[in-house]
Amino acid sequence: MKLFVYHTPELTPTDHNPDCAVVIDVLRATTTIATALNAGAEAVQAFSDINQLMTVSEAWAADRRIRAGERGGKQVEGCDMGNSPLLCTPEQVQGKRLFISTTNGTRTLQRVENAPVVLTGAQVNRQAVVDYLSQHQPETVWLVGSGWEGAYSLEDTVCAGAIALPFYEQNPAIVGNDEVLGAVSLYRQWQDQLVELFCQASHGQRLLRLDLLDDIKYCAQTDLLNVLPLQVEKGLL
Ligand code: 3SL
Repeated sequence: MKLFVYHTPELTPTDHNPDCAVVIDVLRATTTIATALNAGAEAVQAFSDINQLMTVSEAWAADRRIRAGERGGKQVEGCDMGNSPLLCTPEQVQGKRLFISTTNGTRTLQRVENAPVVLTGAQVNRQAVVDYLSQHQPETVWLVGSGWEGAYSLEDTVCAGAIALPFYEQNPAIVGNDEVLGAVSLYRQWQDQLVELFCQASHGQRLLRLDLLDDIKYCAQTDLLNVLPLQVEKGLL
């Protein structure tokens, strides 16, 4: 197995796909996706285009769907919720399909949707991703951060490091690019202070301005959920 870390979807190679892509958007899309599936959502359907989300979700009865739309951290008008994982309780999502569109995370999913295996990872379901990779040993794995509109995000790189660390400790030869070493080092340095780190990160600052400290604290928990969001067809987890 060779691991590659890409800080943003824009930095991934365009001429080939990996055997497995892990999409990471710790604050907050992939945390929300893991939380919704763990709470009993029947599936998550992700869209980069909010209008497409609205059109496709019309085919579901209102009591069988939840529309989550976020832009700039805020809820999109016409949606049932924004992108807070804390709203994905069993009471809200059980048995329903979550239709979700966010600023960056769902764009990243779209970027890698042609890979044969696509997973989503976050700090909260890190161990489930590690277990999948250990069992299946895909030859090439991309850990793809979502960043913010093309720019680097600390929290996604930290999570990539958290996923890569056990493999690196077992066999340093798994390193496919320098970004893996950078991510592992970052996680090693901050693993016991993730809330503090996320609060300093630019997107953490954005969420704090929206009074969302509780979301940050939730997203910073490691191995909270044993759930593995796995793409079964394009856009559907
Ligand atoms: O960019 C995204 O995909 C979102 O996760 C951003 S936010 O945390 O909902 O603001």
